[in-house]
Amino acid sequence: IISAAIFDLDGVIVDTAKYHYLAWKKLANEIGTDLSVEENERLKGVSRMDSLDIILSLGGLQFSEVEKVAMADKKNTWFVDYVNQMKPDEILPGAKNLLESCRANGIKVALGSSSKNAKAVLDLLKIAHLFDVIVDGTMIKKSKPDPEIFLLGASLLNIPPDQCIVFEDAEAGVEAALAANMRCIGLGSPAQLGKANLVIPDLKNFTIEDMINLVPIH
Ligand code: G16
Ligand code: MG
Repeated sequence: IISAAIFDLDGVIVDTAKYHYLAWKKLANEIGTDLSVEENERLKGVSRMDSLDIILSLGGLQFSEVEKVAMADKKNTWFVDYVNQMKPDEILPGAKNLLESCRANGIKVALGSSSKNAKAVLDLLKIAHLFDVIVDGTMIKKSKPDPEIFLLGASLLNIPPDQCIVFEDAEAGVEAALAANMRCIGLGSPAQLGKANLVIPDLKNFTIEDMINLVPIH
């Protein structure tokens, strides 16, 4: 049975993934390297400092901890600037509808985002009230692919992990969900997310009936 749905934020509910990419690419260029769209896939779902480490290692660059913190802060300032210009209509198609139908059908709803900006983004979109529990990057020690974030969500909801289904757009997130012993629906390309129980392009035509048909509830 499925008693709870846990949603990733960036790339599942809202397209903030594009803003993370723009801000990281700007930083990469500033320090004399670059970040391609393919390389950016490795950053999805990964914490801010781990993302920076990936960029530096791709560019063969090394900096002190103090310099790295300053770079990560700079990237975050740019990201927050982009996000603050976002409108509620940037919620991805089908996402709000699915959140509402989960609630209407007695399925608990949690957010499981590695982002420390997650709560601010939900507030901007005016959808924070649709979540029973919000787990974000400020509440965890280990970022995806570690299962900590999803296990914390399940435990705050008081639902066993094997009754949870996770919606994810990142390979690291799919791995985290499966490591938590949860089912996972990947949003994106099967090439990237093949380990998920089901991969769909987006939530546009995905209904709670599809979710229930995949994993029946009683
Ligand atoms: C998101 C993004 C990642 C980002 C991370 C940390 O995770 O996918 O690219 O690096 O949050 O974000 P911040 O710098 O805002 O704390 P998720 O789990 O929502 O996809
Ligand atoms: Mg994501």
